[in-house]
Amino acid sequence: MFDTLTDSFKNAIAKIRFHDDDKALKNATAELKKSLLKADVHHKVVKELLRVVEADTKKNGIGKEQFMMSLQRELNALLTIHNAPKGFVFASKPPTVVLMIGLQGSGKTTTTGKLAYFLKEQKKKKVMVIAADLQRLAAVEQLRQITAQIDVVLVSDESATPAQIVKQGLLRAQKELYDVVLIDTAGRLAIDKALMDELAEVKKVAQPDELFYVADSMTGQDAIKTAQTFKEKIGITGVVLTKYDGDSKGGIALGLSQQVGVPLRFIGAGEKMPDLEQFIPDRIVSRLMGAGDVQSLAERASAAIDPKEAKRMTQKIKKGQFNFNDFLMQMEQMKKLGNMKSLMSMIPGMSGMAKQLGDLDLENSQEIKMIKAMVNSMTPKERENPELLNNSRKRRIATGAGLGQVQVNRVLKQFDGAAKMAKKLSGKGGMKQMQDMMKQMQGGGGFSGIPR
Ligand SMILES: Nc1nc2c(ncn2[C@@H]2O[C@H](COP(=O)(O)OP(=O)(O)OP(=O)(O)O)[C@@H](O)[C@H]2O)c(=O)[nH]1
Ligand SMILES: [Mg+2]
Repeated sequence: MFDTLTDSFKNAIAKIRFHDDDKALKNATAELKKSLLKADVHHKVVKELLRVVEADTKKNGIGKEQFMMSLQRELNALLTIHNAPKGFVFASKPPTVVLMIGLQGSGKTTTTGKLAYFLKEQKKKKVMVIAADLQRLAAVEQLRQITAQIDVVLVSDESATPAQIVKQGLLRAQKELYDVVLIDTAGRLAIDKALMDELAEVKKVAQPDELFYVADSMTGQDAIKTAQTFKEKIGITGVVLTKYDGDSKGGIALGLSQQVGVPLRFIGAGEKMPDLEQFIPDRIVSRLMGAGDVQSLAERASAAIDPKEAKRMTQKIKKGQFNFNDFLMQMEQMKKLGNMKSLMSMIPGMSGMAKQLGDLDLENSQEIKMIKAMVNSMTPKERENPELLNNSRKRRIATGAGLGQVQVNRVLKQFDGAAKMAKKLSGKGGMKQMQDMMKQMQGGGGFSGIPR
Protein backbone atom coordinates (compact mmCIF):
# COMPACT_ATOMS: atom_id res chain seq x y z
CA MET A 1 0.00 0.00 0.00
CA PHE A 2 2.87 2.37 0.70
CA ASP A 3 5.20 0.78 -1.88
CA THR A 4 6.53 3.97 -3.42
CA LEU A 5 7.15 5.73 -0.11
CA THR A 6 8.69 2.67 1.52
CA ASP A 7 11.09 2.34 -1.41
CA SER A 8 12.08 6.00 -1.08
CA PHE A 9 13.05 5.60 2.57
CA LYS A 10 14.76 2.28 1.97
CA ASN A 11 16.92 3.71 -0.82
CA ALA A 12 17.92 6.76 1.20
CA ILE A 13 18.86 4.70 4.25
CA ALA A 14 20.94 2.39 2.07
CA LYS A 15 23.09 5.37 1.14
CA ILE A 16 24.40 5.77 4.69
CA ARG A 17 26.84 3.36 6.29
CA PHE A 18 27.63 2.67 9.90
CA HIS A 19 30.18 5.50 10.30
CA ASP A 20 29.79 8.16 7.73
CA ASP A 21 30.40 11.77 6.77
CA ASP A 22 28.54 14.90 5.77
CA LYS A 23 28.72 14.03 2.13
CA ALA A 24 26.94 10.71 2.55
CA LEU A 25 24.21 12.39 4.59
CA LYS A 26 23.78 15.05 1.91
CA ASN A 27 23.50 12.33 -0.72
CA ALA A 28 20.91 10.48 1.28
CA THR A 29 18.74 13.54 1.91
CA ALA A 30 19.06 14.73 -1.68
CA GLU A 31 17.90 11.34 -2.90
CA LEU A 32 15.03 11.32 -0.43
CA LYS A 33 13.98 14.82 -1.42
CA LYS A 34 13.83 13.88 -5.08
CA SER A 35 11.78 10.75 -4.53
CA LEU A 36 9.37 12.30 -2.02
CA LEU A 37 8.62 15.18 -4.38
CA LYS A 38 8.07 12.69 -7.16
CA ALA A 39 5.66 10.80 -4.91
CA ASP A 40 3.60 13.99 -4.65
CA VAL A 41 4.44 15.00 -1.09
CA HIS A 42 4.01 18.76 -0.74
CA HIS A 43 7.33 20.60 -1.20
CA LYS A 44 7.12 22.50 2.08
CA VAL A 45 6.51 19.25 3.97
CA VAL A 46 9.54 17.62 2.31
CA LYS A 47 11.76 20.60 3.02
CA GLU A 48 10.88 20.79 6.68
CA LEU A 49 11.14 17.03 7.24
CA LEU A 50 14.60 16.81 5.69
CA ARG A 51 15.87 19.94 7.41
CA VAL A 52 15.11 18.49 10.83
CA VAL A 53 16.35 14.99 10.00
CA GLU A 54 19.62 16.35 8.66
CA ALA A 55 20.28 18.61 11.65
CA ASP A 56 19.30 15.90 14.08
CA THR A 57 21.49 13.23 12.49
CA LYS A 58 24.47 15.59 12.45
CA LYS A 59 24.01 16.36 16.11
CA ASN A 60 23.98 12.68 17.08
CA GLY A 61 26.85 11.58 14.86
CA ILE A 62 26.24 10.50 11.30
CA GLY A 63 25.44 6.82 10.95
CA LYS A 64 22.72 4.53 9.71
CA GLU A 65 21.14 4.07 13.12
CA GLN A 66 20.99 7.79 13.93
CA PHE A 67 19.58 8.57 10.51
CA MET A 68 16.86 5.95 10.85
CA MET A 69 15.97 6.94 14.40
CA SER A 70 15.66 10.54 13.44
CA LEU A 71 13.62 9.74 10.33
CA GLN A 72 11.33 7.56 12.37
CA ARG A 73 10.83 10.26 15.00
CA GLU A 74 10.18 13.03 12.49
CA LEU A 75 7.78 10.95 10.40
CA ASN A 76 5.86 10.23 13.55
CA ALA A 77 5.69 13.94 14.36
CA LEU A 78 4.65 14.70 10.80
CA LEU A 79 1.72 12.27 10.88
CA THR A 80 0.54 13.15 14.38
CA ILE A 81 -1.68 16.05 15.33
CA HIS A 82 -1.13 16.82 18.98
CA ASN A 83 -4.08 15.93 21.23
CA ALA A 84 -6.16 14.75 18.28
CA PRO A 85 -7.72 11.29 18.08
CA LYS A 86 -6.12 8.43 16.11
CA GLY A 87 -7.98 5.72 14.20
CA PHE A 88 -11.52 5.34 15.54
CA VAL A 89 -12.38 6.75 18.95
CA PHE A 90 -15.65 6.06 20.75
CA ALA A 91 -17.58 8.81 22.50
CA SER A 92 -17.76 8.52 26.28
CA LYS A 93 -21.53 8.25 26.00
CA PRO A 94 -22.88 6.04 23.19
CA PRO A 95 -23.89 6.24 20.45
CA THR A 96 -20.82 7.70 18.77
CA VAL A 97 -22.25 9.78 15.94
CA VAL A 98 -20.17 10.21 12.78
CA LEU A 99 -21.07 12.50 9.90
CA MET A 100 -19.53 11.57 6.55
CA ILE A 101 -19.07 14.54 4.25
CA GLY A 102 -17.26 15.36 1.02
CA LEU A 103 -17.52 16.09 -2.69
CA GLN A 104 -19.49 14.04 -5.20
CA GLY A 105 -18.00 10.65 -5.99
CA SER A 106 -15.25 10.94 -3.39
CA GLY A 107 -16.32 7.65 -1.82
CA LYS A 108 -18.58 8.69 1.10
CA THR A 109 -21.16 5.96 0.65
CA THR A 110 -18.61 3.19 0.09
CA THR A 111 -16.55 4.39 3.05
CA THR A 112 -19.65 4.53 5.26
CA GLY A 113 -20.15 0.84 4.47
CA LYS A 114 -16.47 0.01 5.06
CA LEU A 115 -16.44 1.83 8.36
CA ALA A 116 -19.63 0.06 9.47
CA TYR A 117 -18.02 -3.26 8.53
CA PHE A 118 -14.81 -2.39 10.41
CA LEU A 119 -16.72 -1.42 13.56
CA LYS A 120 -18.95 -4.46 13.42
CA GLU A 121 -16.32 -7.10 12.59
CA GLN A 122 -13.19 -5.78 14.30
CA LYS A 123 -14.64 -3.80 17.19
CA LYS A 124 -17.75 -5.94 17.67
CA LYS A 125 -20.07 -2.92 17.87
CA LYS A 126 -23.76 -2.46 17.16
CA VAL A 127 -23.80 -0.15 14.16
CA MET A 128 -26.56 1.86 12.46
CA VAL A 129 -26.26 3.66 9.13
CA ILE A 130 -28.52 6.61 8.26
CA ALA A 131 -29.10 7.52 4.61
CA ALA A 132 -29.16 11.32 4.63
CA ASP A 133 -28.29 11.64 0.94
CA LEU A 134 -31.64 12.37 -0.58
CA GLN A 135 -30.26 14.23 -3.60
CA ARG A 136 -29.84 11.32 -5.91
CA LEU A 137 -32.58 8.73 -6.33
CA ALA A 138 -30.10 5.88 -6.54
CA ALA A 139 -28.19 6.95 -3.43
CA VAL A 140 -30.44 5.24 -0.89
CA GLU A 141 -30.60 2.10 -3.01
CA GLN A 142 -26.76 2.00 -3.18
CA LEU A 143 -26.57 2.23 0.59
CA ARG A 144 -29.30 -0.38 0.98
CA GLN A 145 -27.29 -2.87 -1.05
CA ILE A 146 -24.11 -2.15 0.86
CA THR A 147 -25.67 -2.44 4.31
CA ALA A 148 -27.54 -5.62 3.32
CA GLN A 149 -24.27 -7.18 2.20
CA ILE A 150 -22.59 -6.54 5.56
CA ASP A 151 -25.74 -7.10 7.60
CA VAL A 152 -25.96 -3.65 9.20
CA VAL A 153 -29.17 -1.74 9.95
CA LEU A 154 -30.09 1.09 7.57
CA VAL A 155 -32.47 3.91 8.47
CA SER A 156 -33.93 5.61 5.39
CA ASP A 157 -37.03 7.44 4.26
CA GLU A 158 -37.06 8.94 0.79
CA SER A 159 -39.94 11.26 1.63
CA ALA A 160 -38.23 12.95 4.60
CA THR A 161 -35.63 15.73 4.60
CA PRO A 162 -32.03 14.89 5.57
CA ALA A 163 -32.48 16.58 8.95
CA GLN A 164 -35.73 14.68 9.63
CA ILE A 165 -34.28 11.27 8.83
CA VAL A 166 -31.25 11.96 11.02
CA LYS A 167 -33.53 12.90 13.90
CA GLN A 168 -35.56 9.69 13.45
CA GLY A 169 -32.47 7.53 13.28
CA LEU A 170 -30.87 9.03 16.36
CA LEU A 171 -34.04 8.54 18.42
CA ARG A 172 -34.09 4.90 17.46
CA ALA A 173 -30.37 4.54 18.16
CA GLN A 174 -30.91 5.89 21.69
CA LYS A 175 -33.83 3.60 22.35
CA GLU A 176 -32.22 0.47 20.93
CA LEU A 177 -28.79 1.14 22.41
CA TYR A 178 -26.67 1.36 19.30
CA ASP A 179 -22.93 1.91 19.80
CA VAL A 180 -22.27 3.84 16.62
CA VAL A 181 -24.37 5.81 14.13
CA LEU A 182 -22.84 6.61 10.72
CA ILE A 183 -24.56 9.27 8.61
CA ASP A 184 -24.01 9.29 4.84
CA THR A 185 -24.67 12.67 3.24
CA ALA A 186 -25.04 14.03 -0.28
CA GLY A 187 -22.08 15.31 -2.27
CA ARG A 188 -21.82 18.10 -4.82
CA LEU A 189 -19.47 18.58 -7.74
CA ALA A 190 -17.98 21.61 -6.07
CA ILE A 191 -18.46 23.42 -2.81
CA ASP A 192 -21.64 25.50 -3.07
CA LYS A 193 -23.95 27.27 -0.69
CA ALA A 194 -26.81 24.77 -1.02
CA LEU A 195 -24.54 21.93 0.10
CA MET A 196 -23.04 23.86 2.99
CA ASP A 197 -26.50 24.91 4.21
CA GLU A 198 -27.77 21.34 4.08
CA LEU A 199 -24.72 20.02 5.91
CA ALA A 200 -24.93 22.75 8.54
CA GLU A 201 -28.53 21.79 9.23
CA VAL A 202 -27.75 18.08 9.44
CA LYS A 203 -24.86 18.87 11.74
CA LYS A 204 -27.12 20.88 14.03
CA VAL A 205 -29.55 17.99 14.37
CA ALA A 206 -26.93 15.23 14.57
CA GLN A 207 -24.54 16.92 17.04
CA PRO A 208 -21.84 14.55 15.71
CA ASP A 209 -18.86 13.42 17.75
CA GLU A 210 -16.86 13.17 14.55
CA LEU A 211 -17.05 14.80 11.13
CA PHE A 212 -15.06 12.74 8.64
CA TYR A 213 -14.10 14.47 5.44
CA VAL A 214 -13.88 11.86 2.68
CA ALA A 215 -11.26 12.79 0.08
CA ASP A 216 -10.37 11.12 -3.20
CA SER A 217 -6.57 10.67 -3.15
CA MET A 218 -6.49 10.75 -6.96
CA THR A 219 -7.32 14.47 -6.84
CA GLY A 220 -3.93 15.14 -5.21
CA GLN A 221 -3.31 18.53 -3.63
CA ASP A 222 -6.86 19.63 -4.59
CA ALA A 223 -8.15 17.16 -2.00
CA ILE A 224 -6.21 19.09 0.64
CA LYS A 225 -7.53 22.48 -0.44
CA THR A 226 -11.12 21.24 -0.36
CA ALA A 227 -10.57 19.67 3.04
CA GLN A 228 -9.36 23.05 4.32
CA THR A 229 -12.53 24.72 3.02
CA PHE A 230 -14.78 22.10 4.64
CA LYS A 231 -12.85 22.58 7.85
CA GLU A 232 -13.49 26.33 7.81
CA LYS A 233 -17.14 26.17 6.74
CA ILE A 234 -18.48 23.11 8.58
CA GLY A 235 -15.66 21.91 10.79
CA ILE A 236 -14.05 18.48 10.41
CA THR A 237 -12.35 16.20 12.96
CA GLY A 238 -10.72 13.75 10.60
CA VAL A 239 -9.97 12.88 7.00
CA VAL A 240 -10.48 9.57 5.20
CA LEU A 241 -8.37 9.19 2.08
CA THR A 242 -10.06 6.95 -0.52
CA LYS A 243 -8.96 5.26 -3.75
CA TYR A 244 -5.43 5.00 -2.41
CA ASP A 245 -5.10 1.77 -4.40
CA GLY A 246 -5.28 3.77 -7.60
CA ASP A 247 -2.73 6.36 -6.49
CA SER A 248 0.67 4.89 -7.33
CA LYS A 249 2.51 7.86 -5.79
CA GLY A 250 0.81 7.96 -2.41
CA GLY A 251 2.70 10.97 -1.06
CA ILE A 252 -0.45 12.87 -0.21
CA ALA A 253 -0.93 10.71 2.90
CA LEU A 254 2.34 12.01 4.33
CA GLY A 255 1.62 15.73 4.27
CA LEU A 256 -2.14 15.72 4.68
CA SER A 257 -2.50 15.87 8.47
CA GLN A 258 -0.13 18.84 8.90
CA GLN A 259 -1.41 20.63 5.83
CA VAL A 260 -5.06 20.44 6.88
CA GLY A 261 -4.38 20.58 10.61
CA VAL A 262 -6.68 17.60 11.17
CA PRO A 263 -5.51 13.99 11.43
CA LEU A 264 -5.81 11.47 8.63
CA ARG A 265 -7.87 8.70 10.29
CA PHE A 266 -8.47 6.00 7.68
CA ILE A 267 -7.28 5.02 4.23
CA GLY A 268 -9.50 3.25 1.72
CA ALA A 269 -7.63 1.09 -0.75
CA GLY A 270 -10.09 -0.93 -2.78
CA GLU A 271 -13.76 -1.20 -3.62
CA LYS A 272 -14.61 -4.02 -1.23
CA MET A 273 -15.83 -3.72 2.34
CA PRO A 274 -12.65 -4.98 4.12
CA ASP A 275 -10.46 -2.56 2.14
CA LEU A 276 -10.18 0.09 4.84
CA GLU A 277 -7.27 0.66 7.18
CA GLN A 278 -6.91 2.70 10.30
CA PHE A 279 -4.24 5.36 10.03
CA ILE A 280 -2.36 5.14 13.30
CA PRO A 281 0.90 7.13 12.97
CA ASP A 282 3.42 4.87 14.74
CA ARG A 283 2.09 1.80 12.94
CA ILE A 284 2.25 3.55 9.59
CA VAL A 285 5.79 4.78 10.25
CA SER A 286 6.82 1.22 11.04
CA ARG A 287 5.46 0.15 7.67
CA LEU A 288 7.08 3.05 5.86
CA MET A 289 10.44 2.04 7.31
CA GLY A 290 9.91 -1.52 6.04
CA ALA A 291 9.35 -2.97 9.51
CA GLY A 292 5.76 -4.10 8.95
CA ASP A 293 2.78 -3.68 11.26
CA VAL A 294 2.15 -6.86 13.17
CA GLN A 295 -0.46 -5.31 15.43
CA SER A 296 -2.81 -4.37 12.60
CA LEU A 297 -2.27 -7.77 11.07
CA ALA A 298 -3.27 -9.49 14.30
CA GLU A 299 -6.37 -7.31 14.64
CA ARG A 300 -7.47 -8.17 11.13
CA ALA A 301 -6.89 -11.85 11.59
CA SER A 302 -8.79 -11.94 14.87
CA ALA A 303 -11.75 -10.28 13.20
CA ALA A 304 -11.80 -12.74 10.33
CA ILE A 305 -11.06 -15.94 12.18
CA ASP A 306 -13.44 -17.33 14.74
CA PRO A 307 -11.32 -19.29 17.27
CA LYS A 308 -14.00 -21.93 17.90
CA GLU A 309 -14.44 -22.53 14.21
CA ALA A 310 -10.67 -22.67 13.72
CA LYS A 311 -10.39 -25.34 16.40
CA ARG A 312 -13.14 -27.42 14.84
CA MET A 313 -11.41 -27.14 11.47
CA THR A 314 -8.06 -28.20 12.90
CA GLN A 315 -9.68 -31.28 14.40
CA LYS A 316 -11.18 -32.19 11.04
CA ILE A 317 -7.89 -31.70 9.27
CA LYS A 318 -6.09 -33.86 11.81
CA LYS A 319 -8.57 -36.66 11.25
CA GLY A 320 -8.24 -36.31 7.49
CA GLN A 321 -11.88 -35.21 7.21
CA PHE A 322 -11.35 -31.89 5.48
CA ASN A 323 -13.90 -31.77 2.67
CA PHE A 324 -15.18 -29.47 -0.06
CA ASN A 325 -17.70 -27.73 2.18
CA ASP A 326 -14.91 -26.85 4.61
CA PHE A 327 -12.87 -25.61 1.70
CA LEU A 328 -15.59 -23.22 0.53
CA MET A 329 -16.11 -21.99 4.07
CA GLN A 330 -12.40 -21.29 4.48
CA MET A 331 -12.45 -19.31 1.25
CA GLU A 332 -15.32 -17.17 2.60
CA GLN A 333 -13.32 -16.52 5.79
CA MET A 334 -10.27 -15.52 3.79
CA LYS A 335 -12.30 -12.88 1.99
CA LYS A 336 -12.83 -11.12 5.31
CA LEU A 337 -9.10 -10.59 5.59
CA GLY A 338 -9.25 -8.19 2.66
CA ASN A 339 -6.65 -7.27 0.13
CA MET A 340 -3.68 -9.70 0.15
CA LYS A 341 -1.24 -7.06 -0.99
CA SER A 342 -1.93 -4.81 1.97
CA LEU A 343 -1.79 -7.80 4.33
CA MET A 344 1.64 -8.75 3.04
CA SER A 345 2.96 -5.25 3.62
CA MET A 346 2.10 -5.65 7.32
CA ILE A 347 4.53 -8.56 7.73
CA PRO A 348 8.06 -7.41 8.65
CA GLY A 349 10.42 -7.70 5.70
CA MET A 350 7.65 -8.60 3.29
CA SER A 351 6.85 -5.21 1.78
CA GLY A 352 8.96 -6.04 -1.27
CA MET A 353 7.11 -9.29 -1.74
CA ALA A 354 3.77 -7.50 -1.61
CA LYS A 355 4.65 -5.75 -4.82
CA GLN A 356 5.46 -8.98 -6.61
CA LEU A 357 2.24 -10.53 -5.45
CA GLY A 358 0.14 -8.11 -7.46
CA ASP A 359 -3.57 -8.08 -6.83
CA LEU A 360 -4.48 -11.60 -5.90
CA ASP A 361 -8.22 -11.44 -5.89
CA LEU A 362 -9.80 -14.39 -4.13
CA GLU A 363 -13.22 -13.79 -5.59
CA ASN A 364 -12.19 -13.31 -9.17
CA SER A 365 -9.20 -15.58 -9.65
CA GLN A 366 -9.79 -18.14 -12.42
CA GLU A 367 -8.57 -20.95 -10.21
CA ILE A 368 -11.02 -20.19 -7.41
CA LYS A 369 -13.89 -19.74 -9.86
CA MET A 370 -13.13 -23.14 -11.31
CA ILE A 371 -13.09 -24.81 -7.90
CA LYS A 372 -16.34 -23.14 -6.91
CA ALA A 373 -18.03 -24.24 -10.13
CA MET A 374 -16.86 -27.79 -9.44
CA VAL A 375 -18.06 -27.86 -5.87
CA ASN A 376 -21.41 -26.44 -6.95
CA SER A 377 -21.84 -29.37 -9.35
CA MET A 378 -21.32 -31.92 -6.59
CA THR A 379 -24.07 -33.57 -4.61
CA PRO A 380 -24.11 -32.79 -0.87
CA LYS A 381 -22.77 -36.30 -0.21
CA GLU A 382 -19.86 -35.80 -2.58
CA ARG A 383 -18.96 -32.52 -0.93
CA GLU A 384 -18.74 -34.25 2.42
CA ASN A 385 -16.83 -37.26 1.10
CA PRO A 386 -14.21 -36.44 -1.53
CA GLU A 387 -13.27 -40.14 -1.76
CA LEU A 388 -16.63 -40.92 -3.40
CA LEU A 389 -15.50 -39.33 -6.63
CA ASN A 390 -15.08 -42.12 -9.15
CA ASN A 391 -14.72 -41.62 -12.89
CA SER A 392 -18.41 -41.47 -13.75
CA ARG A 393 -19.03 -38.93 -10.98
CA LYS A 394 -16.07 -36.88 -12.15
CA ARG A 395 -17.46 -36.87 -15.69
CA ARG A 396 -20.82 -35.63 -14.46
CA ILE A 397 -19.17 -32.89 -12.37
CA ALA A 398 -16.99 -31.79 -15.29
CA THR A 399 -20.06 -31.40 -17.52
CA GLY A 400 -22.01 -29.61 -14.84
CA ALA A 401 -19.18 -27.14 -14.20
CA GLY A 402 -18.42 -26.61 -17.87
CA LEU A 403 -14.88 -27.91 -17.41
CA GLY A 404 -12.74 -30.57 -19.04
CA GLN A 405 -11.98 -33.86 -17.27
CA VAL A 406 -8.30 -32.97 -17.16
CA GLN A 407 -9.06 -29.76 -15.27
CA VAL A 408 -11.27 -31.59 -12.79
CA ASN A 409 -8.61 -34.20 -12.17
CA ARG A 410 -5.96 -31.56 -11.65
CA VAL A 411 -8.03 -29.66 -9.09
CA LEU A 412 -8.92 -32.86 -7.23
CA LYS A 413 -5.26 -33.80 -7.09
CA GLN A 414 -4.36 -30.36 -5.73
CA PHE A 415 -7.11 -30.59 -3.15
CA ASP A 416 -5.90 -34.00 -2.06
CA GLY A 417 -2.32 -32.75 -1.79
CA ALA A 418 -3.36 -29.70 0.21
CA ALA A 419 -5.44 -31.77 2.64
CA LYS A 420 -2.51 -34.16 3.23
CA MET A 421 -0.10 -31.27 3.72
CA ALA A 422 -2.47 -29.64 6.21
CA LYS A 423 -2.77 -32.91 8.10
CA LYS A 424 0.98 -33.19 8.31
CA LEU A 425 1.39 -29.63 9.54
CA SER A 426 -1.32 -30.03 12.14
CA GLY A 427 0.35 -33.12 13.57
CA LYS A 428 3.24 -33.33 16.04
CA GLY A 429 6.15 -31.12 15.00
CA GLY A 430 3.97 -29.37 12.45
CA MET A 431 4.00 -26.13 14.38
CA LYS A 432 7.77 -26.20 14.51
CA GLN A 433 7.98 -26.66 10.75
CA MET A 434 5.74 -23.65 10.36
CA GLN A 435 7.86 -21.53 12.70
CA ASP A 436 11.06 -22.48 10.88
CA MET A 437 9.43 -21.38 7.67
CA MET A 438 8.45 -18.03 9.19
CA LYS A 439 11.94 -17.52 10.57
CA GLN A 440 13.44 -18.07 7.17
CA MET A 441 11.04 -15.56 5.68
CA GLN A 442 11.91 -12.91 8.24
CA GLY A 443 15.64 -13.45 7.88
CA GLY A 444 15.70 -12.83 4.17
CA GLY A 445 15.02 -9.54 2.38
CA GLY A 446 14.00 -6.18 3.75
CA PHE A 447 16.00 -4.39 6.39
CA SER A 448 15.29 -4.99 9.98
CA GLY A 449 17.69 -2.74 11.81
CA ILE A 450 15.06 -0.61 13.45
CA PRO A 451 15.39 -0.69 17.23
CA ARG A 452 12.06 -1.49 18.80
N1 LIG B 1 -10.64 1.60 -6.18
C1 LIG B 1 -11.36 2.21 -5.23
N2 LIG B 1 -12.58 2.67 -5.52
C2 LIG B 1 -13.28 3.28 -4.55
C3 LIG B 1 -12.75 3.45 -3.23
N3 LIG B 1 -13.68 4.12 -2.49
C4 LIG B 1 -14.73 4.32 -3.32
N4 LIG B 1 -14.51 3.83 -4.55
C5 LIG B 1 -15.39 3.86 -5.75
O1 LIG B 1 -15.67 5.22 -6.06
C6 LIG B 1 -16.97 5.35 -6.62
C7 LIG B 1 -17.76 6.42 -5.89
O2 LIG B 1 -17.96 6.00 -4.57
P1 LIG B 1 -19.22 6.44 -3.69
O3 LIG B 1 -19.03 5.82 -2.37
O4 LIG B 1 -20.49 6.18 -4.41
O5 LIG B 1 -18.97 8.01 -3.61
P2 LIG B 1 -19.89 9.12 -2.89
O6 LIG B 1 -18.97 10.10 -2.31
O7 LIG B 1 -20.88 8.49 -2.01
O8 LIG B 1 -20.62 9.75 -4.17
P3 LIG B 1 -21.95 10.68 -4.16
O9 LIG B 1 -22.93 10.05 -3.25
O10 LIG B 1 -22.39 10.70 -5.59
O11 LIG B 1 -21.51 12.03 -3.71
C8 LIG B 1 -17.60 3.97 -6.53
O12 LIG B 1 -17.51 3.34 -7.77
C9 LIG B 1 -16.74 3.24 -5.50
O13 LIG B 1 -16.70 1.87 -5.71
C10 LIG B 1 -11.43 2.97 -2.97
O14 LIG B 1 -10.85 3.09 -1.86
N5 LIG B 1 -10.79 2.36 -4.00
MG1 LIG C 1 -22.92 8.65 -1.90
